[in-house]
This record gives sequence, C-alpha cells and structure tokens, in this order.
Amino acid sequence: MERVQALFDGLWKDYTARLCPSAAKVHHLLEEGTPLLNDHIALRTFALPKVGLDRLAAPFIALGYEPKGEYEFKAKKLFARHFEHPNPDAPKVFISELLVGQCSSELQLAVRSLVDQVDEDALNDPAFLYGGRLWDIDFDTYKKLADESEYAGWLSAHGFGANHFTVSVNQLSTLDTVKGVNDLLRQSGFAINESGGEVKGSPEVCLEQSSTMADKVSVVFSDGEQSIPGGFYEFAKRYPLSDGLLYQGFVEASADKIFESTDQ
Ligand code: OOG
Ligand code: NI
Repeated sequence: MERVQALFDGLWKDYTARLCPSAAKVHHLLEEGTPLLNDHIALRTFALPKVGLDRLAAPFIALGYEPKGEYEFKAKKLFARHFEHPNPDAPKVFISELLVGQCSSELQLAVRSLVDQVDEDALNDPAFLYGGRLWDIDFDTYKKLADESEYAGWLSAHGFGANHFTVSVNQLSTLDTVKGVNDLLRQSGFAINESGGEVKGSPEVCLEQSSTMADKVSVVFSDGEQSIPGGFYEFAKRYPLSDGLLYQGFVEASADKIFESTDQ
C-alpha cells in the first residue's frame, strides 16, 4: 500500500497545484477531523498505441490494480475502463481514452503530431501520470481541437494528471446526501455541474454523483499564457447491491455528464 499511497500523493500534489487549486477549499469545507476518503480519481488520454489507456493503466496494474468495468461514450467518441485494488481503501481509477481514429482527419493529424513529441522513456516512470503535457502546443491548435472535442482540447492543453479526485459521501458523518454536499458548496461560491441534473444517478442504479465545474487555470501555450478549464472535484455516494455490498462500478449515463465538468 505504501507504493500506492506514494503514487496518489504525486497525483494529488499535481492536481491541487496545477489543475484544481480550489480543491484545498473543498477539503476544508468537508473535512471533519479525519482525512477524507477518495472514492476514485480519473485520467484522460488519446487512444494511440504510444499513450493509450493500457499505457496509463500499466503503473496501476504493477501495484496490484485489476481491470473491472468497461464504458462507452459514443457521442463523445470515448472508451473507458475502471480499475480496483484488492485493498478497499485504495481509490478506484477511471481511465478514459479518445477514439482518435473516429475523429476528423484534421484532429487526427494535430493529435498525432502532439503524441509524436512524447519521449517513450518518460513513460517508463509512473510519475508521467502526473507529469502534465509532454508536448508543445499553441493556443490556436488548442482552440481547434476543443471546437471538435472538449476532451481533446483539455487533454492537449494539460497533458497527464488526475482531472478530479472524488470524495466518498458514504464516509462523511455530518452530511449524508450528494444534494447536501452541493448545497454546502454553493453557499461557499462553487458552481455545480448541472448537466443532466445536479445529482446524477439514483439509489436504483446504486450510485449518485455530482461535481463542481472545473477551476479556471492558467496554461502556458507556446505562444503565450491563457486561462482555461482545469480540474474539478466530484462527490459520490454508493448504495448496496442485493448481496449487501456497495456497488463499485460506474454508470455510463452519469459519467457522460461528469465529463462535461471541464466544458468551457
Ligand atoms: C471522467 C468522467 C467520468 C465518473 O465518475 O463517472 C467520471 C472524466 O471527466 O475524465 O469520473
Ligand atoms: Ni469521477
């Protein structure tokens, strides 16, 4: 577990410093003396051999994680898989990839020229998972990518890192609903992602989720600095299946809307 913890420490430091500076405030609002438990984190990548989902999963597999559910997001041209560790205290990992081959030839060319810049050696160190962008990109290319796919734009600008951490609402003692968490956050000035409703999912699908809208963060492009959506915070409440154990998977229809937390 020590090596798992070290990897999540690295991911957390990068996420709070670079992608979601307001995470500290969320933590402060919800922390009740005991450290918050993370339900899961999420990573994004391009479905190209050099950097595909399997490549991002490899360091987790090496630490004992196992592949579990598979998810498809046809309209967004995304595929995802989630991974679980035998130790239930280890956060789940949700990794998605953009099916680049289904996108326009312009996007394919632009994305391939970014991924071509990646030094293979850098991918042998698990720290690449929170190493940010391994390529140079100008603002105009970012905007064109984001016009076709918000996901492609986000990933091309930020590179690798956890785009969100997720508080396990089951573990909170003063709040026990996702709606209650949303209300507290709104009172503190946070914008909640309303796409598909402020609470996504239901007890019937054994998972309720919500998220903040991503922080605006400054990104250095090759032709200057710009402010764009970075990372967000998610809240998840899990319900038991008929065997009495909490459902551990994800819900496609809800995840589809959570992706939109990084929209412009
Ligand atoms: C992942 C969105 C899906 C969930 O919990 O359903 C997700 C992303 O935005 O990269 O995190
Ligand atoms: Ni999530």
